[in-house]
Amino acid sequence: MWATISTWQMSYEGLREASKVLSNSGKAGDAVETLILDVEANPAYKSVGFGGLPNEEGIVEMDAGFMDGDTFAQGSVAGIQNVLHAISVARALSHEHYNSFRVGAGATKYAELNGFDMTNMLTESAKTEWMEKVKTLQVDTAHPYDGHDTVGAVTLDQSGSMAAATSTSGLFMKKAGRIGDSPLSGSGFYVDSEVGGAAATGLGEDIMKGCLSYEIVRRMKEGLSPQEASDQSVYPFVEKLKNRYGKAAEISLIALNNQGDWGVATNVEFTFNVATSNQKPQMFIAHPGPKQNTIIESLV
Ligand code: SD4
Repeated sequence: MWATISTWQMSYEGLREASKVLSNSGKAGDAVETLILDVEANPAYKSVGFGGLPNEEGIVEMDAGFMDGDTFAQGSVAGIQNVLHAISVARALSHEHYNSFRVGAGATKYAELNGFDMTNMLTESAKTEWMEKVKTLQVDTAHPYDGHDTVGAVTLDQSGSMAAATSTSGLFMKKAGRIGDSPLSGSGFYVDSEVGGAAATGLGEDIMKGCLSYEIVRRMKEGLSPQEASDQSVYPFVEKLKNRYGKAAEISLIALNNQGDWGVATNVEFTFNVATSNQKPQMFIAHPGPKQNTIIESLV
């Protein structure tokens, strides 16, 4: 048995690549990295890796996280610059016992010193979009931040090992040094091969308030299915945020257990992808349902 789940339509190709790794008896960690590398390398995707939209100063600052569900080893980078594959740096850091989460200049320096591909991540098209946004914000400040879709994924390999990972350029027009949920274990991702894993996308500031990836894994450990655990972690928390904080931004979570069962919960329209040894790569669309449940339809 093997399985993988990933956020957003943009990771469909990456999921297909990860499926090949898993069906050929590859490791969960290699599969999840393969999936994310594909999204990071594609300049058409404006919220991850090369071609990602920059912060308000026009600088692309990226966040990524990697976790090994067998050992709980995890590595993260935040606010890293000029690195083609933030996920590979995060994964390399997961092998370090100390200094496994690096931010800003220290993260970039680690990537340079360790031979990772360095490049200017701001494409002409992203630069043009940034300049237009700067102009728009001079007259209309109603929507300062948008363009935020993180690639997150969880994998289960044939030996029963699991891994989880995320990568994002974060919010378009974020303040320099702003970090979201994506590199934070428990919020952006979490995985335990004895249970399952989860990963998040949406507004990091709100996802972090609920440590939602950990919450889902915790509920799966108590015996809930990935779908039950996702519904019961996300929807009551969204309500809680509205009650206590006055509002809740976009929050979408994916989950996979170590039996290859999966689930998602979301408070916005959300595309995601799944492949298992029993199911060829498939894209789905999810909506929040009327009773703290999730409505899921197949796409193509
Ligand atoms: C962040 N969670 O930096 C990321 C962005 C994202 O869908 O996922 N957007 O807050």
